[in-house]
Amino acid sequence: MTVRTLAAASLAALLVAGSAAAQSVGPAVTITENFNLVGSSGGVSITYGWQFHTKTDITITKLGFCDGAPFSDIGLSEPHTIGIFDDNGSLLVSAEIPSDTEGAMLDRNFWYVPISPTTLLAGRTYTTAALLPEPKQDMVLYQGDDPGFVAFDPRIAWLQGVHSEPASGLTFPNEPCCTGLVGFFGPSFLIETVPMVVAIDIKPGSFPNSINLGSGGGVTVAVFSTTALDARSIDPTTITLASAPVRLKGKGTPMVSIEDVNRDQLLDLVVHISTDALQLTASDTEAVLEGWTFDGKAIRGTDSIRVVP
Ligand SMILES: [Ca+2]
Ligand SMILES: [Ca+2]
Repeated sequence: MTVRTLAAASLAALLVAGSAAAQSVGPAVTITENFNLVGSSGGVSITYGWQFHTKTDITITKLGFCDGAPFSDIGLSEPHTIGIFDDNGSLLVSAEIPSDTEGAMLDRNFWYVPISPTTLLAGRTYTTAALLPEPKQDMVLYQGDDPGFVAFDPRIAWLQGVHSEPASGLTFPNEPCCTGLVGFFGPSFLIETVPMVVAIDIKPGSFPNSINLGSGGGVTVAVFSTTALDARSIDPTTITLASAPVRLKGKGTPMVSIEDVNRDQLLDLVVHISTDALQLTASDTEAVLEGWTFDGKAIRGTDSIRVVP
């Protein structure tokens, strides 16, 4: 494999702020700082990829390939077949990113196409890969040094860069190409979390759950523990009810309490939400609570509501 580095660029405009852990949909790879674009010569088609570990169950909804801009015109010069393989080398899903800008969506330097949602299980090793067909007109992002220029979605962990060459089509790239964080991007994908469903009770102990949006007051919500999930493992700062976050006390700590609301001997989490912040309309009949556990699992619960004037 011969690599020629063409340029380095600052990508301040694409700096991503904040924690990726609080989003339910996110790209596997996010460019965070200066990066290199490389073209590859050598006269043969190559499959580039990277192995990753899944920390939680995830669903892949789009496959993507990086765009060479700003060093080339927006759009790809050739189509690229992208895929995800399991650790036995079986191709689980694949798609072709077209060579023009029609039919693909550009998001933060990657072109994406939708796929049939494909679930990857927690605690496994997978490989995502892209075919770079001869004469390899498109460039890929190259991460050469530690610290790297890319950030990974917190639901996955980078293992290593891999390749396979020569490749007559999209082949399982099982040869390490690099060491440490060094790798080619190349392929990426969009991750959605499959949330764990939790039982909640808006206004614990009362029904119907009347909410007066203009009251300026608050509403309490109990999130019940089960033998499968201890509600205390949910990070209160990530919880929202109808998009409204948990209220903060004077010192910025979330207003929560721990009590066994339903008297099943399991301690539950009770959070306080400002009604002013609820994204609800008079016709809504249910509200959704979403959040993340401290170790990165998504949770989701719904309860009925009655919006009162
Ligand atoms: Ca209730
Ligand atoms: Ca309980």
